[in-house]
Amino acid sequence: MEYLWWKHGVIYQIYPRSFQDSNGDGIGDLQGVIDRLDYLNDGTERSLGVDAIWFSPTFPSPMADFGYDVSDYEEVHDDFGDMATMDRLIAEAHKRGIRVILDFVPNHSSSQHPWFVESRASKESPKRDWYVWRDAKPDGSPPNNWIAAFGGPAWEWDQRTQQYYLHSFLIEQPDLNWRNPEVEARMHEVLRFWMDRGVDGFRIDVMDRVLKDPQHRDNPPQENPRIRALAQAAMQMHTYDQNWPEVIEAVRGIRRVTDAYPERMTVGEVAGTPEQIAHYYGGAALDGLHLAFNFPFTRIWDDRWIAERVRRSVDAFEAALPAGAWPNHVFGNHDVDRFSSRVNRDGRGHERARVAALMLLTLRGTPFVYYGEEIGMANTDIPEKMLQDPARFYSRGRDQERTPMQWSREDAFTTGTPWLPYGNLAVNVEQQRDDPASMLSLYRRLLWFRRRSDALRDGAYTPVDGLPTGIYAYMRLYGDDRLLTVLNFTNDPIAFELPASLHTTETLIGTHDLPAAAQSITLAGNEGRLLRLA
Ligand code: ISL
Ligand code: CA
Repeated sequence: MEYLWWKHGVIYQIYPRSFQDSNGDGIGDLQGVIDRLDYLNDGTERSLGVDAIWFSPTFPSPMADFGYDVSDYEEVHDDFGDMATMDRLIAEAHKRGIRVILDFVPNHSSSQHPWFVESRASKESPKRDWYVWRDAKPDGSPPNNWIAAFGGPAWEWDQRTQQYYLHSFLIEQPDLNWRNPEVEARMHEVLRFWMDRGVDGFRIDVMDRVLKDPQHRDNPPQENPRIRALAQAAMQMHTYDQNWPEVIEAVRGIRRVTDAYPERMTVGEVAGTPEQIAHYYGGAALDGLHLAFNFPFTRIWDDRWIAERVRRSVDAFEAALPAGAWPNHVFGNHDVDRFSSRVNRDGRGHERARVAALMLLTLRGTPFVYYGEEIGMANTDIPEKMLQDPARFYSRGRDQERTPMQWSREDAFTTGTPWLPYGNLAVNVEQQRDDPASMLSLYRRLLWFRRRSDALRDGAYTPVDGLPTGIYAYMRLYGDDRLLTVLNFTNDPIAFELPASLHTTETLIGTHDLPAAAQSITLAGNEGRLLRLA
């Protein structure tokens, strides 16, 4: 069977500021990542065993949005190292069979990018049209009612040239104008620049906003009060500035560029219903994104950790995908609270994170693991005056899930002062490494088992009906390789009989102890098991 890295492998997201500092400035860097590659995959089961790493942006940036405001797409930020270190990182990763995915931010640049500096210099500037400029309404107000994702109007007035420019995020993040063919061509060059250096793929930031309604019509109000309450930007529907139908053409253009190189991949950040997300795969031709992030698990809070609900969301994504398209699953990233903290109302979030790990790594589709998930890192409580994230649209912002990797009880992340405070260092790699009951051991077992199992890598996904409420169970089937996952989403033990058609022969991996396989199963509260079927 073929082993295609982005399909059959596991992708690990590194938040570079927080993974490993190598020079004592308190900020993680690329040399630090090189020093930790053996942890990620040294070819043995001592290591985690991931197939690819994705870096949040490592490019020069004033860091208004911690790197998502890029001021040079083809360089490395001084905080992270230099181009030689990046080249070495790519080579060292490849030596270990680890692919490298960079973050591509096409929707906006930094306001300090030379392109924007030139664009805003005058209305006659050759780069004027590289960004989205519009006149004020007669009363001086912005051209339309669009709200920026981080709050406030999406338009900023430029005093000198007497026009507004569009920024879907911060004022420091002006939107590039992808309707200008020069912009598109130049951004394609950026992709080639990195692929020529050996980069294997791109995570594409807010792909769904790259093209907007050319008429810039007002967004209609969001009528659902529950959604309105989420954030200022949620008070309107993003009918005209997100998921605009023409975006798929920009996606196809990117795909044509990456297809010119062997085994490259794209994974796009897009929002919407399963059908809207599936659309980005490009329909029957599959000429869109290789993967479009499937985010429902990142929106699970206590109330939504319900077996039936989770199954419905997995089934809905499977059903929405065009034939041959490949699913993916994500529990966490740098924009959302740590999973174990989202489901911790009764203090049992850590147990649920183990069930989630078993599910993530046995479902059909590419699993994305956010750094620290594999040791069960939780949100870090950060004193108000130490908060750094400018985007407070999620209550206290996103710093709490971006704190330094917890390597050991001592502060192994840096010899200096970390840029964000440490979380609970009692939760750490060193302590979990040799503990067979630890989260890290569970992740390692699952990753290495998955690598060798045809069923987990490429088998059909078949949910099992008729089991008690609170249980989510599914089979993964590939020829003779037949597996069954059973998960208890409740705090109470649940006993049930497997249907006679399902005969289990072996308990392979579990969140708890491994009892012998039998027709009657009793799962403790928050217990999950992977079993072999006859
Ligand atoms: O648009 C939103 C809400 O209307 C957000 O959910 C948005 O989709 C999301 O925050 C986009 O995130 C990505 O782009 C941002 C950056 O700050 C995030 O870190 C990144 O993941 C701007 O580049
Ligand atoms: Ca550093």
